[in-house]
Amino acid sequence: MSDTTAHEEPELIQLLTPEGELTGHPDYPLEITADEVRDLYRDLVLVRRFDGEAVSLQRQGELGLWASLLGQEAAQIGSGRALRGHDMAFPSYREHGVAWCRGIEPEELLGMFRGVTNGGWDPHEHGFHLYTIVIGSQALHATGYAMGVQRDGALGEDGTAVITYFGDGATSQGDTNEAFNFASVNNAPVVFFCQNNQWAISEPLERQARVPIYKRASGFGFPGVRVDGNDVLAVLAVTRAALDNAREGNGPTLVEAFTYRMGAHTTNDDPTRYRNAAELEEWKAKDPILRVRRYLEHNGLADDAFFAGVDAEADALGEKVRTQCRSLPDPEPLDIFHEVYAEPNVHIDRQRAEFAEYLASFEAEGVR
Ligand SMILES: Cc1ncc(C[n+]2csc(CCOP(=O)(O)OP(=O)(O)O)c2C)c(N)n1
Ligand SMILES: [Mg+2]
Repeated sequence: MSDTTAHEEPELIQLLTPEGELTGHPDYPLEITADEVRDLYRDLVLVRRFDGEAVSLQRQGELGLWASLLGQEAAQIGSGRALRGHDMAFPSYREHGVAWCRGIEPEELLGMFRGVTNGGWDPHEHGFHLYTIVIGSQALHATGYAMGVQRDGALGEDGTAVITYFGDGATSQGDTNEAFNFASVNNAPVVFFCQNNQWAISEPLERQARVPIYKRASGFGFPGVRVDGNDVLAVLAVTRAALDNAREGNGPTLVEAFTYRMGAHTTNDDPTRYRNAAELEEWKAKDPILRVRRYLEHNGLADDAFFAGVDAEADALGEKVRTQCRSLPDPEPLDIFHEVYAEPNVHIDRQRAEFAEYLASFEAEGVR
């Protein structure tokens, strides 16, 4: 939206500085009560704890893999809380904070990473599609869904907006660029929410784009904006504006949430092999949770009892997550054939019968 040249620093929309000072922004006024800020703080702390527990569970062999959101809590909680109940989100695989906002239970998220479910939740019930591992493909799913919303006549002040989440690396993917174009020419009610966490596994941002990511939007003919992804208030305000714009029929927006992946890409990755420790230190100073805490403390909006209460809640959540994860039931082997197709299918039926016979052969030999 701002008209910077390639030589100028891109404008970063920020409402709350890393020191916890509320500066506001003329283009994104945000009316928010102290209660609401405390609720956001609670969300941030709880999802960080959930995420940390999941990393530990993977280390203990309870999960096959985990993609940590560490450092990206504000980008996810701010945008997740900007959504209305009937809006629809299409995530990638790291959006545990958005899932939290959409009412997905932590154990439903863990199931997929434990390998005991092919999905985990009902997307319609939560307005939150299943996780998508194929980079960028969800941008097309979201655009198609948004075009459906448009054709259903479900736009307007109380209409439905669609949001899709992807990373900086995904902006190099054909699917993402096709989605940008489709959304633009169809004026689809979709918000493209890019969490630019600076890394695509071991590939740094400069391998993805020679211009700031939000500027890509102008080439497709819709607005782009860069927001401080570690500032939950700015993300809330910017995403809310973009969603409202979409639901009112004004088409797509690209929101680039400028943030940092403080952890490994996944538990299979070791970032010390490809990035500098100093970079992490620099971003620790911009921690998304600390700045909200500072704001609340400096303005006398929360006392020690409040912070202790949230920490106690986080401890209880950790305990619950550990217990629930370990008690998730293993699926029956034949369950893999469920939900492949909505309607009965002869090929699936034949494969199920063959597999059942194969399993029975072990039982017959007493091997199983
Ligand atoms: C189509 C496709 N290509 C490659 C991969 C392997 N892969 C998994 S994650 C990833 C990097 C994605 O980086 P980014 O889009 O920045 O998201 P982040 O993981 O940083 O959130 C890649 C290349 C994949 N899952 N899908
Ligand atoms: Mg990335």
